[in-house]
Amino acid sequence: MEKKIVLITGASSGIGEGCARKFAMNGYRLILNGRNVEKLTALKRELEAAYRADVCLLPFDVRNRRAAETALGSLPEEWRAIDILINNAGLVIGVDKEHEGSLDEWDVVIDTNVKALLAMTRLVVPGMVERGRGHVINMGSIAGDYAYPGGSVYCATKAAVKALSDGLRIDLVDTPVRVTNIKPGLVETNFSVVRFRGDKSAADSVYRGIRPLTGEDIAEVVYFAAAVPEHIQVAEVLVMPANQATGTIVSRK
Ligand code: 8X3
Repeated sequence: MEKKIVLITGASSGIGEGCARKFAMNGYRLILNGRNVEKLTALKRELEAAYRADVCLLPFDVRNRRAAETALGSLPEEWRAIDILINNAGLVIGVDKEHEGSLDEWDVVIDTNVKALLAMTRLVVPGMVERGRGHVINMGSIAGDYAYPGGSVYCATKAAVKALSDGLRIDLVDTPVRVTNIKPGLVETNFSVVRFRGDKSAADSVYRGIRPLTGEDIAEVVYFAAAVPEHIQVAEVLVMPANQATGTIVSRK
């Protein structure tokens, strides 16, 4: 059987990197997007050596719509028929109150988490519809279900990811293309370091006294959604550590 192609945004670290490894070990061909070319190149080498994976690097900033269009347009013929789009790139900067934070930082968060996800969907999904197969897996968050202190804008972007996933699923209901929204809770990645503007000890305190999930754990769930038979559409998955119950209720030992 022909190997499937998966495109992962934000693949150079965290959940994206975990997904790259999981799909590579299962024989998928990978298009890896991110901004850090060095990290992407190292990951490509690792996946080629470990799994004989077929990897195509597509480095660009997802916030730059023109760059996205150019990059996708430049894909060689044999990489164009993307089967799975994992809209994973996302971030948050700061834990400021809504009436006190930086509009410039929030532009970066909204442009990445919402507008770039939408642009990638707009660029890739028409081909899926044309080919009569495909799957869009969006990285939502538990933050999209409940707002929490200092998370207002981030939570709003992840609520938007839920709405965009639900809307796309409606728009594609008469096609075989599936849409999944994965909503992780506490996952220990570089995410919190960026949230706390590089303050590693503040980032570590988020995961103190609880066993958080890893990027690999989330990749298991993403892969499950991708690998179930094609008549099954995993619409949404909320996945969190055993000792987390909501965005804010966590039991720490
Ligand atoms: C990241 C999970 O708990 O920081 O989306 O909102 S959380």
